[in-house]
Amino acid sequence: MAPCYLRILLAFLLIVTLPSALLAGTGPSASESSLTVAVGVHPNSAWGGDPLFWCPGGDGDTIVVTVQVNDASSDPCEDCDVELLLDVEHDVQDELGAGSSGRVCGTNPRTLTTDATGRVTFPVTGGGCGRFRFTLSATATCPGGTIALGPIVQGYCIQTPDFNGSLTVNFFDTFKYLPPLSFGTDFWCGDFVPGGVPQVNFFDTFKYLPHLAGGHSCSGFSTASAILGDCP
Ligand SMILES: [Ca+2]
Repeated sequence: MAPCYLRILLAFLLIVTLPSALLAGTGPSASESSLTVAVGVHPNSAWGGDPLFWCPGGDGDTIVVTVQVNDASSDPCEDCDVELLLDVEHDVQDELGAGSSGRVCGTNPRTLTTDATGRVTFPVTGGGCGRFRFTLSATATCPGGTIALGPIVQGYCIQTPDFNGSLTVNFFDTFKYLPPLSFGTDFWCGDFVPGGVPQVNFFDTFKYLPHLAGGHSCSGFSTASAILGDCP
């Protein structure tokens, strides 16, 4: 039989190591977790994919960033605060001229908490026409530890009724739209219903007007300007 002090020592070691062993099983695992991007298409959108049609009112296409947090056994981790960092670059489409930019609705970074599925989804939309490049990274802070996911890089060509990227659709955008509508000059940004040449007509106006009439808007943050090239 082991001496008394040895049994006490063994009991002490068990008490000290057991909680950390239990925690190790519930902590997040970067290799079993994921950061993914998809495009969510509004049911009223004419088409999906690239180019996207987004609106600061949120009733266009959205870029859906999903973070799945799992532990080493691939079981979902609940109550993790997931912080998404969006590093966004934008190249204003040349035809817009001066005074336009690209902006994204919401805060940066932004945080959501996982439920029993271990998953959070961030819808991303905004304003401004042209080519965008998104560099996305996430940090998940869970009761059992913290993991970092990403970065991943996604590029899109984006059209929007918020031509000047102010995050409000108003008469300043109409000033951008009316000349090509009147004179028949090429205007890819407003060619919402694709049909050969990038010119705007009644069908595009029909798609533009509800966003203008509704004054669709959001609050958000500016993007960094970069040379990415015109769309398409
Ligand atoms: Ca605007």
